[in-house]
Amino acid sequence: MKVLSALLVAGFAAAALSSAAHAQSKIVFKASDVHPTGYPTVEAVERMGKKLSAATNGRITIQMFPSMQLGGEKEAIEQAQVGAIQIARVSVGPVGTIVDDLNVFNLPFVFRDIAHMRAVIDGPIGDDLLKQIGDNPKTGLVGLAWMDGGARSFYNKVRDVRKVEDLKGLKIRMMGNPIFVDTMNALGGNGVAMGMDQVMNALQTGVVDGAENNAPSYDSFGHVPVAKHYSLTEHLIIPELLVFSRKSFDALSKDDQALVLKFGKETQLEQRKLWDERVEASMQKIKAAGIEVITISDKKPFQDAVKPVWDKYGAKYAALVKRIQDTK
Ligand code: GTR
Repeated sequence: MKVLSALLVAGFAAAALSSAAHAQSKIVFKASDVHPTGYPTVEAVERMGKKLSAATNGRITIQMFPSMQLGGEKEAIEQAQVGAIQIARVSVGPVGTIVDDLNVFNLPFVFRDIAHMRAVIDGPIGDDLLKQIGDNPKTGLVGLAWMDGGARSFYNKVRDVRKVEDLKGLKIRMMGNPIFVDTMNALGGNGVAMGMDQVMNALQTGVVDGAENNAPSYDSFGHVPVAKHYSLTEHLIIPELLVFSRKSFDALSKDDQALVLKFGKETQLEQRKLWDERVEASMQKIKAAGIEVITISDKKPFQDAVKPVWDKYGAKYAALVKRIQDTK
């Protein structure tokens, strides 16, 4: 009996020891996204997790917290900054308040179209801005990759928007960045800044009349049945970002850092493929739900209306804007 219990004790100790050693070597990156499982951004990060796991025999994995389980994007950025999570997939919108130059992407109509935006994020401007995130110790973040967020367009519960005047007086939810509130106000509506975690409630209670987003988000956040007037104003083309906690990054070995950078960057094109498919599928779903997707053939009046935003912010980013415009 004594022997048995001695063996058992030894057995437990050995098990405890080996699991401690095991636990020490295992690394789990917590990742946050406002989007649900299956959404292109979430899927791309999960694939990054599979690659990390395959390259390290399961030593490094990613645990995904989708669907705003950990809050909105402001929270995700803060959690990554303190190292509570490692990976945040967020829009450039809220990150512009931390890395000022990124705000150039938050200016209305800064890109000619999606292809132009892609050429910019895939080229030297994209590389420079991504690097700036990591180079500035104040951000608490390392930039891994850009992702595609398509073009954002208005939807609301009140009326069809075909011309700028139709936006007059509408309370529209914008992302948390003064540029967006100014943009909405310049277009004649009232911009109301809030995180995505509050938008459904705000739409249902009438705190806002509408919001603006790409088709996949309009669809997957469940806003289609609530706000049925959707007009393709495409006033903002904002790339998305994959960032890593600087604090957690610095605690990794050089080899692990290299893996994070490599597989992180690979999400950029992986997500894009998934994105294009998703845009098409969402558009079809939206139309099948009986929504008239209004196209705006002449965007000039919308572009003219946001001139005050450019007057206020444009000069500061003039050099970068020129580089963007010169990008073919
Ligand atoms: C989506 C984007 C999210 C977030 C969201 C929002 O298009 O993918 O990162 O920015 O819009 O409006 O809050």
